[in-house]
Amino acid sequence: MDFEIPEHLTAMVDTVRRFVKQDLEPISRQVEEEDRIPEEVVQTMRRLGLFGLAIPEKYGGLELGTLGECLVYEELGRTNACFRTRLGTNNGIGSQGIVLDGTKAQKEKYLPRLASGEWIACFALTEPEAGSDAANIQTTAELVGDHWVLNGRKHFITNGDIADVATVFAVNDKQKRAKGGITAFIVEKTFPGFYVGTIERKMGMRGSHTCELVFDDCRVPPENVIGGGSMVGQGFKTAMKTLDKGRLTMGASSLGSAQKLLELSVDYARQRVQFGRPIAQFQAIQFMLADMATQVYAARQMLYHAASLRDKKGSSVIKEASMVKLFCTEMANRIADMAVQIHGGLGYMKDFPVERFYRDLRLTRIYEGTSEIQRLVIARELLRE
Ligand code: COS
Repeated sequence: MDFEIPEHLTAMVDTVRRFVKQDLEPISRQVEEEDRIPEEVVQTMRRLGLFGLAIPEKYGGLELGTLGECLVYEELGRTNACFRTRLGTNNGIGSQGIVLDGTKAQKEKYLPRLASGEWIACFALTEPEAGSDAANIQTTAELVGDHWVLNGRKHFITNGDIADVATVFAVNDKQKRAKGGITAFIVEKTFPGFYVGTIERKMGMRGSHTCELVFDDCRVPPENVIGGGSMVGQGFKTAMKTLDKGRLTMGASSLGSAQKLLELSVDYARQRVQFGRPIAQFQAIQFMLADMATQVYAARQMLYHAASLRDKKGSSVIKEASMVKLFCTEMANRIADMAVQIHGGLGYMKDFPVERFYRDLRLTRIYEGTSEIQRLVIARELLRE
C-alpha cells in the first residue's frame, strides 16, 4: 500500500490547514459561547469550495475523492467540531443520496447549489423509535393523486434548522420496510407541510444545531423520489450507502482531533513544572503520550488505507468503513481522556480547548451509527465472507 499523497491534495490540505489556523481556531471560543458560526466565516468556506468537497466537478464541486475528503476533515478536526459539521452535511449524509442514486435532473438541480454552499442539506433518517434500528422508521409516504404525502417526525437532525433541502426517508410499504418498502425523498424547506420543530439542547457541539423535523401532510412531487420511480422502496439502501461513506469522514475528523490533543498534551507536559521539573520528565506522563502517539499512528494508517480502497474499488467498503469509524472515534475518546488527565485541573476548565474536545468527541461514538452498530456491521460482513 503506497501512501504517497497526490500533489493536488497536499495543496488543498495546506489551504485548509492555513484556514483552520488563521480563521477558525482564533474564533473557536467565541463560537462556543455564542453557539453560532459568523456569516463571514461561512463565506470563506464557500469561497474555498469546502461545501463541495465530495460533489462531482461537473456539478460545481471539487470531487476530491474519499482520501482527499478525509485529509480535509482531518485538518478540520483540529478545531471546533461545529465547523466540520457545517460542511459535513453538504459533503456527506445530506447530499450523498443524490450523488449516489439521484437522477440526472436531480443532480443538475440540487448539486450545484449544495456545492457552492448557497443551499445547506441535511439527512433525515432518525426518529424517536428508530435510531440504531433504522428500518423501524414510522414516517409514512403515501401516493395521493400525483403527489407523495409524508407524515411523521424526525429528530436529532444535524443542521435541520438551517437546511434548505433534506434527504428524508419514509415508509411506503409497511410489510416490506428495509427490504423494498422505504423510499428516499428530496424535500425542500418550502414544501407545504414541512416544519422545523424543537432545537435540542446538547452536551457539546455548540455552534451546530440539532433539531426535530415535522412532516404534516407534506406534499412532495414524484420527481423528488431519489433515483426516480424505479427507486420507490429502495431508499434504505441509499441510506446505508450514504452512511458507509460518512463513517470514513467521521473517522478522519476524530483522527484530526486526536492529533491536536496529542500536540496540546506534549506542549503542556513540557511547560508544566511540578516537583521541580516539567511533568514530561515523569514516566507516568511519558507513557500516556506514547500510547496516544501510537494510537494516532495506527488510526491514520487504517483511515488512509480504507479511504484509498474506496477510491480504487469505486464501490462501498462496508466492513472497513465501520472499522474506521469504530477505531478512530473510540481512539479519539481515549485520547481526549488522557489529554484531560495530563492537563490536570486545567483540563477540566472551559478556558482550555481539551475540555471542549472531550465533550464534543463523546458524540462521535454515538452518531452516524453507534460503536455497537459498527461492531454488528463488521461481524455480519466477516461472517458473510
Ligand atoms: N450498502 C448497501 N446496501 C445495504 C447496506 C450497505 N451498507 N447495508 C444493508 N444494505 C441492504 C441489505 O443488503 C438489504 O438488502 P436486500 O433486501 O436486497 O437483502 C437491505 O439493505 C436491508 O438490510 P438489513 O437486512 O441488513 O437491515 P437491518 O434492519 O438488519 O439493519 C443495520 C441493518 C443495523 C446495519 C442498520 O439499521 C444500521 O446501519 N443502523 C444504524 C443506523 C445509523 O447509523 N443511524 C445513525 C443516525 S443517521 S446520522
